[in-house]
Amino acid sequence: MEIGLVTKSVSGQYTVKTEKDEYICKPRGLFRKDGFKPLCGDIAEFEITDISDKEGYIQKIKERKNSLIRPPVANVDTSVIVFSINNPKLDEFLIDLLILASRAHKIQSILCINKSDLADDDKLRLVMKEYEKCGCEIIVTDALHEDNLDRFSKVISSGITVFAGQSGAGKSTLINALTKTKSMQTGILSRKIERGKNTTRHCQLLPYMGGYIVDTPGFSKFDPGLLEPEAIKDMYNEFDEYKSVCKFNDCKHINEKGCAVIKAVEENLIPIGRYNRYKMIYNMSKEALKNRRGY
Ligand SMILES: Nc1nc2c(ncn2[C@@H]2O[C@H](COP(=O)(O)OP(=O)(O)OP(=O)(O)O)[C@@H](O)[C@H]2O)c(=O)[nH]1
Ligand SMILES: [Mg+2]
Ligand SMILES: [Zn+2]
Repeated sequence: MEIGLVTKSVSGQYTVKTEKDEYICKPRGLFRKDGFKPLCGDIAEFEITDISDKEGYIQKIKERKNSLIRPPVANVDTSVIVFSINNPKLDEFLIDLLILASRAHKIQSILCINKSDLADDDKLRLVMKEYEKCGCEIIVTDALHEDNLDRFSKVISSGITVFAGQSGAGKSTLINALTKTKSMQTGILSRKIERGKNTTRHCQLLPYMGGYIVDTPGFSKFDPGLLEPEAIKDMYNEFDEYKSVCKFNDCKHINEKGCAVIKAVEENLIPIGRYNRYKMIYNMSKEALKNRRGY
């Protein structure tokens, strides 16, 4: 049996890369029966069915560290959350949700403020201040003029890195510049084509710095209902130094008496925007849990 990394998936066919070669593989029938599908990023055990045509048959998938639905990829190490201040307009709510989604999957995240050429310096500084203590490294780039892109080589580890964020923020432009390819289509036209093709099921790992990058086309939503309300409060690094002082051990920092987090927000020690959105996200995820349980 051979072993390799699934680097591409297109309509039920998987490219599996071994140290020396690449094979086009089909998954075994039993997977389909179980409703299980190999994903890009999977480590696959496969049988070679045709050595000259380099074809194979996937027999087994190694246990995954994590797996995402959008993009459909497994064993993700890092997420780069790409956004811009202008065009598209800053969406802090989406940024916060993507940080939380990454945490929930044990993925380290990096914030990339792209389109710095279109941003006002004061606004840029404010946004950097807002996220200063969230626990993510922040990098400011201009993908169009390839400005500051070398910072990526310092913050992306080997392994699998997913680029996510608002549609039009420049993910594909960044990825093309980093991989020195034109692998990803960019611009408005690309978005129309992508939607038409329903690319949500198609995925590709692009080699970068000894690891791989994955694009998430047209991504602009994440459902807070997918987060567990009780887990969210521990995913804010900003709260860490205060929460042990809260009067109640199980304080949710929403409206409790003697809450040290609320006090820190009042004293401007925690950014009010991050805190207000925390309350919104917490309540939305609690509401979703109630609906799931039916009480
Ligand atoms: N001015 C400026 N334009 C940029 C920059 N980065 C990307 N663009 C432009 O912004 C548009 C959208 O970029 P894309 O790379 O397609 O954006 P995307 O995030 O991949 O968008 P989706 O695939 O829809 O999610 C393109 O016209 C790019 O040329 C930048 O740093 N500055
Ligand atoms: Mg794109
Ligand atoms: Zn509290």
